Amino acid sequence: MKIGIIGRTNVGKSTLFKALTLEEVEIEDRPFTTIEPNKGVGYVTIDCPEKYFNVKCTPHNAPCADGTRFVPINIIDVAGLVEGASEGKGLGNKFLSEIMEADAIIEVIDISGNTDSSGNKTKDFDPAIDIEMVDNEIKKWIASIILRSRYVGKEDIADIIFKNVSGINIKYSTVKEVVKELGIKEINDETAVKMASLMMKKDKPLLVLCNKMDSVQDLDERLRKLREKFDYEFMACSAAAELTIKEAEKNGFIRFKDGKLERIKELSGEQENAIKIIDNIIKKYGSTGVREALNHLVFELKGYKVVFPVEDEKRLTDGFGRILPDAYLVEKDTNPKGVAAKIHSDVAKNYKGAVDCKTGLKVKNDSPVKNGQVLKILV
Ligand SMILES: Nc1nc2c(ncn2[C@@H]2O[C@H](COP(=O)(O)OP(=O)(O)OP(=O)(O)O)[C@@H](O)[C@H]2O)c(=O)[nH]1
Ligand SMILES: [Mg+2]
Repeated sequence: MKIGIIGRTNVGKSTLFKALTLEEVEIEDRPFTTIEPNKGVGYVTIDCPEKYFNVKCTPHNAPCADGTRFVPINIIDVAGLVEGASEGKGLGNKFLSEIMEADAIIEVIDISGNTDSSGNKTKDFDPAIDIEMVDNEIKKWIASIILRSRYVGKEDIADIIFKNVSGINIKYSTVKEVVKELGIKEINDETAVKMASLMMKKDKPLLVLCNKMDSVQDLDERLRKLREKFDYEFMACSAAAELTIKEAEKNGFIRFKDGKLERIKELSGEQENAIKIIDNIIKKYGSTGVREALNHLVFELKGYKVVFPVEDEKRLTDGFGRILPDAYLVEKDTNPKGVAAKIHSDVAKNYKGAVDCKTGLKVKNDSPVKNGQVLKILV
C-alpha cells in the first residue's frame, strides 16, 4: 500500500514524512524546499496477537515493540502544490501523476494560519483556501487524464476510460460503478470532473491533517469551522513534535511509552526545553496525532486489515518455527484465499480453507478476513 502526502508549500509535509519514515530529507522554513519526491517506508500499528495468546513473537516482516506490531507501508512526499499545477504550473503534473498512484492521500494543511498560500509568513490565513485549491487541482488532473480517452460511441465507455485511469491506480470496478452511477454517455469537461470526484471518493480516500497544532490555542474551534465547510475527515497533529520524539528516542535520550515521556539520559538545556514543549502537547492532546492519523486513514477510511498467517495453529509458527512472524496488510474485501495469494501463488493454488487460530474454527471462504486475525491456511 502506498500513501501520498500532498498539500501546498511550507505546511510541514516533509516534516511529517520524516516523522513517519525517519528518512533524511530537507525541511526548511521557506517555500518549495522539496523538489524531487521523497519516498520511504512508514508503519501502521496494531496490537500484536502475542498478548492474546500469551506468547513472545519472532517478527519477520513487521517489527514488534512492547506488544505493538509495526506494519510497513510506502509513503511518498512531494513538492508543494500550486494553483494551476494540473496544467503544468510550478513543478507541475509530473509529481501529481506520481502521487496519484497512491492508494490514499494525506493532505497536510497549516492550521496555525501563520503561512499563506505561497508559504510565506502571515497571520490568520484561512487554510480553507488551500483545501479548495488542492481539491480543485487533484480533480482537474484526474479529469485531464479521463479526457485523454477517445470515445466514439462504439465500445464500452468504462473500458475506454479505464485504459487511461489504470495508470493512476483507479480500479476497473470503480470506473464501471462511476459510469453507471453518473449515467455517463459522453466524455467532456463537465462529465470528466464529475467522474474524477467520484473516483477519488471511492478509490483514494483523503484525510485532511491539520498540522502545527502546537501553535494554536483554539484547535477545536478551527477544526469545527473546517468540518462545517467540507465533506472531508479532519484530524490534527504536530509533525514537528512527533519528529522530535522519534529522533530523541532513536538517540536514546527518551522513551515514549503508554502516552508518557521518560527521560533516559541527562538532557542539555536546549533538549530539555524541546522535550518540555512536547510534554505539554501530549498532556493537552494525549498524543502528537501523527500515528493516529495514519492508522485512521489506512484502517478506517481505506478499510485495510492486518492478518497474521501461520502454518502451525497450535504453536502459531511458520515453517521455520518463528512465532507469529508476519503481518500482512490486505485490502478491505480480501478473503482467506486472497491472503493465501499474498503468501505465495502456490499456497493460493492449493488452498483448501482457513482456520481462525483464536477460535480454532474454520472461516468462511467468501467472507472478508478480520483485522488482527491469525489464520492458518489449509493446503
Ligand atoms: N510549529 C510547527 N512547525 C512545523 C511543524 N511541522 C513542520 N513545521 C515547520 O514548517 C516548516 C516547513 O516544513 P517542511 O516539512 O519543509 O514543509 P513542506 O510542506 O515539506 O514544504 P515544501 O517542501 O517547501 O513544500 C519548517 O520550518 C518546519 O520546521 C509543526 O508541527 N509545528
Ligand atoms: Mg517538503
